[in-house]
Amino acid sequence: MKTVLLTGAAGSIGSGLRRELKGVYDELRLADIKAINDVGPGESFHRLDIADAGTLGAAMKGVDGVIHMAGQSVEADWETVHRQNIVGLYNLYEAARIAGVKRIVYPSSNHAVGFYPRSRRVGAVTVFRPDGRYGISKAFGELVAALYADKFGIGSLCIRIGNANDKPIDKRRLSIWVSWRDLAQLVRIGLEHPAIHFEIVYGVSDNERSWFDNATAYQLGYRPQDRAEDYAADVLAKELPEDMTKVGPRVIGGSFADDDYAGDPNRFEKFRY
Ligand code: 15L
Repeated sequence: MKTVLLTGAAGSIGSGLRRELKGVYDELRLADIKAINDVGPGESFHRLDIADAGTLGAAMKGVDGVIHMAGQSVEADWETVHRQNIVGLYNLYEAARIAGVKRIVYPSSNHAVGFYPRSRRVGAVTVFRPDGRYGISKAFGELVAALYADKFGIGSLCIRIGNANDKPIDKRRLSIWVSWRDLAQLVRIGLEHPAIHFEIVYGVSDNERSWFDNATAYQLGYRPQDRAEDYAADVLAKELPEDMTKVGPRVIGGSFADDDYAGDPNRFEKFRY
């Protein structure tokens, strides 16, 4: 793989991956709606707005693989989520198809399955249980990835990212944290593994308190280097008691599930699957 397009390169995960992937590919083509002024050796910059299909073609030219980190990354009003993660995501896959790109790494999220209880491990083959509009949009992206794999032969690795950060920042993140180098390892598997058609993995480090069965990632060769548990004592010493009258502390998605929630906080337990 020579030329890799990184959309959302100015954002938090985009910047983390840019650091980790320095020098790995001949050209890391950075793309964002915001300008990037410190383009280094082995990098180039394309300004684009994923919601504007016309801006994507030039950035896709000659690209071997795409890491698609652009889009809405937290809960928002439907208009915003729709523009970025429905229209923008579809535009991205269409532009890749037209340009003949054969590999995409798609950042799904734990919020596509955010209403699963914390009491069990959730695997890759699951009914979606989004915890908001953002979660719905992440599930939609996985469906687009599946269609474009089967219909057009574009291989996608969908990474249901937990929380990418320097270290886990609270008790919930002890279960879903992923370090930058572990996330970069998964991204590289997504771009470089020869057998990717359509795969779903969880973007989490080697976390003892994980809520996910990440067997597919391990089958694809993932060997995480970092463990959230190393930070557990520090994190738990600062943690405030959880408000168990809410649904958030009972489910994977945490406060995302609390947004707009009304009524019985145990209702999610009635879900058949
Ligand atoms: C996500 O999907 C978000 O992109 C990130 O900002 C975090 O909020 C994360 O989930 C999380 O669940 O902690």
